[in-house]
Amino acid sequence: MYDLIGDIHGYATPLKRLLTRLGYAEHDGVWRHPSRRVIFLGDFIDRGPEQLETLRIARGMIDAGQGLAVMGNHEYNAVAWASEDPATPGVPLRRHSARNRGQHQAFLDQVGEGSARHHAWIDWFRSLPLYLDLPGLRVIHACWDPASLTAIAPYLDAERRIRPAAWPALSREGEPGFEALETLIKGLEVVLPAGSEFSDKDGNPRRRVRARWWDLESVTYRQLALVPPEAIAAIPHEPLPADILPGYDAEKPLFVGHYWLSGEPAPLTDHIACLDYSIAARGDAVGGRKLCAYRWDGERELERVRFVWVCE
Ligand SMILES: [Mn+2]
Repeated sequence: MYDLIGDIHGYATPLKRLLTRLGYAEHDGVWRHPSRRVIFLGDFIDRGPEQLETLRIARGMIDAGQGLAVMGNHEYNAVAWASEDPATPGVPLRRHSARNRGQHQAFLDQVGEGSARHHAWIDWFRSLPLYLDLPGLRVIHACWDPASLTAIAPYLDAERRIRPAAWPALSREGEPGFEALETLIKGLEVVLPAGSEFSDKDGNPRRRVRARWWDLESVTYRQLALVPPEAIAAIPHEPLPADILPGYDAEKPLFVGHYWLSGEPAPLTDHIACLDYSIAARGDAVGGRKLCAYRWDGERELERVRFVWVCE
């Protein structure tokens, strides 16, 4: 059975404490449990102080058959940052803007930008599947959207990894596949009705909001929106159009990361759990910054008592 582990963002010391609490121990450099395996939900890197140690632990477990993982948006961004667009040599697939660099600088500093070690980790990030659909459970970094999974299929290999030749197309806004990838690993966004906008944390006007896509009880834009508290009043209480959310078939439990939750860990719904509890948040998250796991034993309905976490 599996222990699922949320976004780590370079916090290797809490990761070791969490693995220890779950009954894993390090032998010959690999963390193992006598009878269990881990599944990492992506976002190993960026922000935190021990990103290479985090990667060493995760990759060591995966290479030794002790774990699985999916790609997070931070690994995706890291690949695009470090890859050239074959159509325009010398131009990276992800813009080296000040904002993009700021999000990625701690990783670049720790790995050594352009080093052989950097290239080796980029190759490993490319090898991560976008999602897992296992016999009893599903795993994706942000959003299980069947339409996006169908749209992305031609870009993936049999193991659900992005095919090497597909990276340029999947990095270009407007290309088929780009929107699907954004939804799967960065989350579903909804366009606000005409005349509505809010200011993001940099003060830029925005008309697209990140959505609580799992919440089938949301009936207005404001209920659905995942925006900072100071922006919520700008989101209208107008009813959502029908069919704007993907829903979830609940055929198997689903695990995601990505959403910087706070408070006491608990399932989002009977069949969906988010395990990102903001270990790398700046300032204080409500109830403390946590690295969170879920101890799954094959149950179809998720249970609060199976969450396990450590505080930073
Ligand atoms: Mn993420």
